[in-house]
Amino acid sequence: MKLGLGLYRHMLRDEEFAFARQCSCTDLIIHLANYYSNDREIVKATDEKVNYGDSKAGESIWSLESLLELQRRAQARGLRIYGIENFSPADWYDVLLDGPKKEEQMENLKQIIRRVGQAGIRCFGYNFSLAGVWGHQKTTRARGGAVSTCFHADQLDLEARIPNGEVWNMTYDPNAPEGHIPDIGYEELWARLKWFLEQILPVAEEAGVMMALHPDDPPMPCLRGTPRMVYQPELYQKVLDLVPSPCNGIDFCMGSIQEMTHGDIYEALEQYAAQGRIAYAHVRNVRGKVPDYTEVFVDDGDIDIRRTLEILHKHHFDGVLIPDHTPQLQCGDPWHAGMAYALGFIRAQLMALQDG
Ligand SMILES: [Mn+2]
Repeated sequence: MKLGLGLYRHMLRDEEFAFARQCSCTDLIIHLANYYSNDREIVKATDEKVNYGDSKAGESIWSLESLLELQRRAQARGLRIYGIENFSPADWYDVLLDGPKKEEQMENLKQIIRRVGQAGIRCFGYNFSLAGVWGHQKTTRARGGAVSTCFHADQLDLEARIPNGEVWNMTYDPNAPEGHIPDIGYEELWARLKWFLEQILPVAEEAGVMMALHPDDPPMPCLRGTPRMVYQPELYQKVLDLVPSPCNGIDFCMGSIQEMTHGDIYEALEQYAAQGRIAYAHVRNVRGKVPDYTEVFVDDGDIDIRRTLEILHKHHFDGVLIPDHTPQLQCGDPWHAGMAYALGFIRAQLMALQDG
């Protein structure tokens, strides 16, 4: 298995690539959607008025030229761009919402996957969710008072509806009429996912790109009047069985799986690693489960990370591990220090397994 770093769009610079390589990474998972574009602080979104900002459709960063250039620059630093994580909400809101532009948007998503394959990028992460990553707050309850992310359902209005013109916590239409998106049931959400997978998977197979579904974060069964999709570990099996394909894969987010109330993370890893369906994994740690948890340092939570890596090693997992988010270390550059700490810890575990 390979060690990688996740980089946000505003960080796709040579100096960040050098940082990743210096931390022993060989691979990158990059974000091209423009959330987290303003700073590296933990983004809070806990009510109807606050979201991650505006999302723009059809940006040139998704062009083949741009993807090839990013890959070339990564390679010049001894790295490979292994995956891209998430579509821009503005590029697929009607696929998520079953709206009038869904066919047109789907054709563009297919083009994106074809380009991703042409640029030598092996997987594409996505999160089939209407509410997205929502309800997190900042806390200083990670070790030593480090700033990290927490979720406390009792401090939120879980029923706060999603305004029109917004999906996945971003605004795609600032001029949308007043009101909220309609409530839907679980069957409707699964029908939308099935349609998306039936459309995208043949293209992904041809392009050599594995689609990688992130579980719900936070893994609440419903949020903001919308059903969630993979909020228990066994629901991943339902996704894999929904439209069988070698490219129907998952982004195994250890933190989100640990936050779920059913089963345990080691059994889930066994189950999905044995099927060869883990495209890449988010390695992070957490204390607690929904409806109440805190993200903590990778060596300091409820997950025995060493045991998870042993399971992946046993199943000859050949994908990429990235730290996902991590508490911030109090110093001149809290984000990089937090990542360097997590990467060093994971690297040491891989060396002990003689892997990576
Ligand atoms: Mn994750």
